[in-house]
Amino acid sequence: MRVLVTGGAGFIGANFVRQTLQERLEAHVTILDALTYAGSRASVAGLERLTFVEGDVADARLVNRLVEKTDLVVHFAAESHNDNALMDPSPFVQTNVIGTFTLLEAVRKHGVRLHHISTDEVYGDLGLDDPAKFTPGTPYNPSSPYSATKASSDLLVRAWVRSFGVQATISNCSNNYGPYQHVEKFIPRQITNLIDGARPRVYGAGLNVRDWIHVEDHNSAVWTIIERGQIGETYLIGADGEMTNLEVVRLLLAEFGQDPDGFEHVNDRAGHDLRYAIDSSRLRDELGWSPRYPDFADGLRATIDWYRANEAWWRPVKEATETKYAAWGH
Ligand code: NAD
Ligand code: TDX
Repeated sequence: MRVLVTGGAGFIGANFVRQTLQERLEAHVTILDALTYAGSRASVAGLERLTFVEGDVADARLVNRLVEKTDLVVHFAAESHNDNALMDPSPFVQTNVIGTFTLLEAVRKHGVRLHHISTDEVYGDLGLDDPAKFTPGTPYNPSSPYSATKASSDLLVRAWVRSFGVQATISNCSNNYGPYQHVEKFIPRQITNLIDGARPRVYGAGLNVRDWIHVEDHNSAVWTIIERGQIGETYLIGADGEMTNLEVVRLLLAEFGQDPDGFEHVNDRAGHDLRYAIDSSRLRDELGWSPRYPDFADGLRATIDWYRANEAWWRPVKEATETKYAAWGH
């Protein structure tokens, strides 16, 4: 089986490539990745049955050539960080919208199966005390430049399925954590701050809620959908991991043996979504998926161990990331 993974040098894509090559001996993986600031060859170094192509998912000629030679495309490539989108939305429109359009045209031409990776942020946010969770029927209501471009990409996929019979599925997942996540993101930023003896940085009051899932669980769900999902359908992926940002920071401080109030409040994010929560019952009931890391605290401990053991991977980008945040008052 020939699998083309776009964005395979990024956080979730690299974990997907590693898991796929380890668990599926019949698979040969080709990564297409532009190696932006978010991509790293080191995340997939030393793997066999892997071809690495450095290039842009919006490059129609290159994408056509790669898609023609593949059995399955899994599309992770995206600009993924909300704070960056607030500073400069342009690459988000280019990669997330035009890139997905380019890929859709190629899979349409060559009749290749596509799985499109998306986010729960397309549904907007929920009230802090709202008992509701996102379901596949929740109306799209994105609130940020990032989530608006992801929502656009999902709608393109749905239209290509309906209008052109493209063989595609979509998944919308909640917040991921785990190895190889860029230190600009919430959890690795705080872990690496604590390793460096710096205090965690909490946006605003820290009461915003995210629904955390370990990256391995996201990726096992993606394979479940590829193998057992219905073409044209959308599946929500989540592991019932709702926590306020303050709760996460206090768990981390406890793991590092520090005072529970040993963090800083910094400037809030513009338009900061309050709460995300996923109802993943369709994935569990219809496709029989369940997470391997149902306990967030266990997954977090394993992630702290990984960042402690892999300083060489994150150290080169830590200082520049903190300089960027300092300029934004974060
Ligand atoms: P990431 O930023 O860590 O990685 C993105 C990768 O895409 C990088 O390797 C980058 O070099 C590559 N890329 C960017 N622009 C490209 C282009 N034009 N052409 C080719 N490659 C390009 O992102 P991530 O956190 O791994 O997210 C992967 C996917 O999962 C995204 O589609 C994101 O929207 C989605 N998602 C992420 C989360 C999360 O919590 N991180 C949750 C749900 C969904
Ligand atoms: O230093 C920080 N302090 C802080 O309080 C950072 C970096 C973030 N935060 C807050 C903002 C959010 O409420 O933590 C929460 C998580 O922030 P991010 O890691 O930036 O993630 P989020 O904006 O929730 O989006 C993530 O999940 C959905 C991914 O980056 C997206 O790609 C995915 O679609």
